[in-house]
Amino acid sequence: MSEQAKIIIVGLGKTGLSCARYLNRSGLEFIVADSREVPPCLAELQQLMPEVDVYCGPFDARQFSQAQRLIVSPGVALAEPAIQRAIAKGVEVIGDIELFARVVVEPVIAVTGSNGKSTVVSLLAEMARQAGKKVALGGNFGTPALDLLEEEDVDFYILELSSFQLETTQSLQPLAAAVLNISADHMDRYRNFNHYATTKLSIYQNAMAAVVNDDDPYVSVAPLSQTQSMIRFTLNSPEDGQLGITSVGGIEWFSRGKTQLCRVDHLRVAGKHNQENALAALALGSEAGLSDIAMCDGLKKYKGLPHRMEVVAEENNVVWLNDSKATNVGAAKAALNGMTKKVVLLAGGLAKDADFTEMRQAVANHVRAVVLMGQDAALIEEALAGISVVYCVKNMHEAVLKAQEIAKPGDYVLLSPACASFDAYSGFAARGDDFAKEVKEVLA
Ligand code: UMA
Ligand code: ADP
Repeated sequence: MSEQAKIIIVGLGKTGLSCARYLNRSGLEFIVADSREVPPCLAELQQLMPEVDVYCGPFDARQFSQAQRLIVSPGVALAEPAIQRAIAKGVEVIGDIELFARVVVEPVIAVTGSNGKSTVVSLLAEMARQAGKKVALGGNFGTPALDLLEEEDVDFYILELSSFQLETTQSLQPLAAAVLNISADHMDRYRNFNHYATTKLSIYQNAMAAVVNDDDPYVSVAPLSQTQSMIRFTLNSPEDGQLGITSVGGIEWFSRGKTQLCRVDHLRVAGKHNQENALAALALGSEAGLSDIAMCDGLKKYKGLPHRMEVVAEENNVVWLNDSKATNVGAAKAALNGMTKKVVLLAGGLAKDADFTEMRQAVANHVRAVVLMGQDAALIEEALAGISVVYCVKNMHEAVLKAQEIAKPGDYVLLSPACASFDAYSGFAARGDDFAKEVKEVLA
């Protein structure tokens, strides 16, 4: 194909490959560009579609401006000069979710938020399974959205959407959409917090029903249209029509108004934040037509996901927890605030321009000592000055050794990094696996 391709897929990670497969199935011609010298899915694309031209290395602004459409991966900032120039020239710039939205027929439940997305979508999928529904689950979590279109007999789709994906999506009309919460994340990609928050809230734009967290200061005041139905949830006692938690005879219940749905202690994933996640899943599930009984069965069966407050070892009365998925300050704060005993906190990595002073109170309340590693350790050390003992180490091995030395019987050792992992790992899962491996070796 000529260099002046009409469609350019920008980015050749999981998303780029799913876009290539989709365009190929649709009989459309395209080329691929990735700023990395060796993009992760290059070999796979070359094997599947050897005829497709792939341009690796710095983006070519001229090439982008001559295209009709750019399909941009979430990891590529729209602020890239080559993309900005293309936009200025009138080139259509969209993402994989927009392509998905233009062709999907069955209903879509869409979930975003700074934290809890994967927990909510996987819990909702479990509820749907209990109701005998076939759901296709993906997006930012697991399978890229366009690959889901290949599944057959789907009753409805459940999409986890990141702010990056929402930036390039206009046509999605979810049956129900939720913004779980908004706290600063990816500040290296946004002009300011308001820009990030507005991007998250855009998920409500064409949603038939909006699921709203009444306890979140940014989500609870989201501007919604009068034609949208609204389901609100809170950790407090709910008003009529609202979901929340009631206490009856010392037992707590997830409730809709005055109606008790299921016992809170039937939820096996710990922490107040997971109770919020359960309420969001209940609200979304009822919009998707799931019965209360099926949703409660799903909630009881749900075991949680790896790398989120996962117990990896317990020895000498010290519990070692892997919360590697805590890639921002809000998640690490939620993890600490859910702790009932002293914590040795392992944190650090890639800061994404986060403000770590927001962790000071939670650290002061729950932490015995902090062990820092990774590229931006010094930023966290500075932000936590004066409130906790802080040790800086070179890697996970040293971090685990240090934690073992400091932890006292009854403590938790918690890997909840408040940072992305890409300075040292391929992702949060690799970081969590490394932690679990080191813990096993050191304890042995
Ligand atoms: N990159 C380049 N040049 C390029 C393209 C990408 O340097 O030309 C870099 C990006 O800056 C980024 C990395 O490569 O650091 C990966 O970006 P990508 O767009 O190629 O990523 P994919 O493999 O397509 O994965 C993406 C999501 N990644 C991101 O948003 C960074 C995955 O979410 C998602 O699961 C996948 O699409 C399928 O939809 C991961 C993630 O970290 C889990 N998401 C962020 C989060 O959850 O906080 C938003
Ligand atoms: P996401 O997909 O949005 O990253 P996950 O469900 O994978 O969310 O959880 C990511 C991290 O955030 C975990 O460390 C988890 O302990 C924490 N977390 C989960 N739900 C919430 C919530 N509702 N509020 C704050 N933190 C949360």
